[in-house]
Amino acid sequence: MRDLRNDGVPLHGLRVVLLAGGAGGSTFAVGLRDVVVAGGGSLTVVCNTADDLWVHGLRIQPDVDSMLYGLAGVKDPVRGWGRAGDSDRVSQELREWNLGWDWFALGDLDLGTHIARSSWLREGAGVGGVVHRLQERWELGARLLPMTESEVDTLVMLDEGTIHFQEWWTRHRAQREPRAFANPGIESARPAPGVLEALAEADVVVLAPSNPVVSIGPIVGVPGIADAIRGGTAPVVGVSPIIGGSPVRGMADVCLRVVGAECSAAGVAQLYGARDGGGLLDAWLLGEEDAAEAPRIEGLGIRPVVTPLWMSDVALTRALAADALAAALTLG
Ligand code: FO1
Repeated sequence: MRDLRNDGVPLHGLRVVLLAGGAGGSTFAVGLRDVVVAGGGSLTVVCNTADDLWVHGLRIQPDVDSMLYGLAGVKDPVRGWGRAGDSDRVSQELREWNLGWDWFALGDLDLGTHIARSSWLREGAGVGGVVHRLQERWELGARLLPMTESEVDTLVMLDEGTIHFQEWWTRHRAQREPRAFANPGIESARPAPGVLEALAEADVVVLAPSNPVVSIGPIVGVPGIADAIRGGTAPVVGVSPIIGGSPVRGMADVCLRVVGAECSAAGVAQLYGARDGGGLLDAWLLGEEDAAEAPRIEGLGIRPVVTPLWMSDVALTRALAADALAAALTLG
């Protein structure tokens, strides 16, 4: 794969749109931001908001905040969410009042974000306006947009009832087998202000190595977003969240099983589909471990690009982001 920084593929003025969820998405976004900004381009990130929830009257937006903290350089690098060096005095105090959930950790600095967001929401700023105000605090080098301003939850249907995605994941660690996932009301949600405009003006669209079912799935499930990607002129490249048949972190394996997709790089490519055939992808980055799946991906009408996918440090993440851009820019 060519090195964008060394062989002069022009990034100047390039408008890149990234669709992303939480931990993996925000790690990738940092590398992509670095490459795009260094080359003189611009990056817009459309974030999943179907993980959002209300706790203690506060609106929590886990994927928006992972993206915000990641791009700002203040994300907890070990957990992959929340603020680095946070404390939990407020949560401890709430426990004394028998409030809160011991399975959902809210740090003191993180609570500051949720209080600010909830105050602005109550003052009437829309979700997009709030995300805009949150990102003004730091020089992110990218613009964050929520996928929609509507409250669309990811719900998990279990034999014993229906629970919110956050409870299924953070409380039950995905150990309860779902029958299905649902995003009730998504059919009447609209893309947040700026999302369709960003996609219409994009030179490249990238699908982050995020959970295809509960992170990217809700984003492209908002009416108008998938059509804008399919019908746009920008090439679309995705990065596999599955390496060597397993998710790097999280529970994509369970999610893929529930929607009847194979937990493999090719399985996720097939789920997204080729843009030519009414799907989303023009090109798909898969790991060297999964190189044998390349012909299958090619057979789907998607260009496979085998490259190292592990985002073990910033240099490797930047290299992966550069590979994604090179794959997109060499499609034409
Ligand atoms: N993830 C956990 O595994 N345990 C938690 O207690 C937890 C709390 C939490 C609080 C705020 C926030 O923004 C994110 C939080 N996360 C937590 C991460 C989050 O559950 C997921 O990783 C994402 O929603 C999936 O992208």
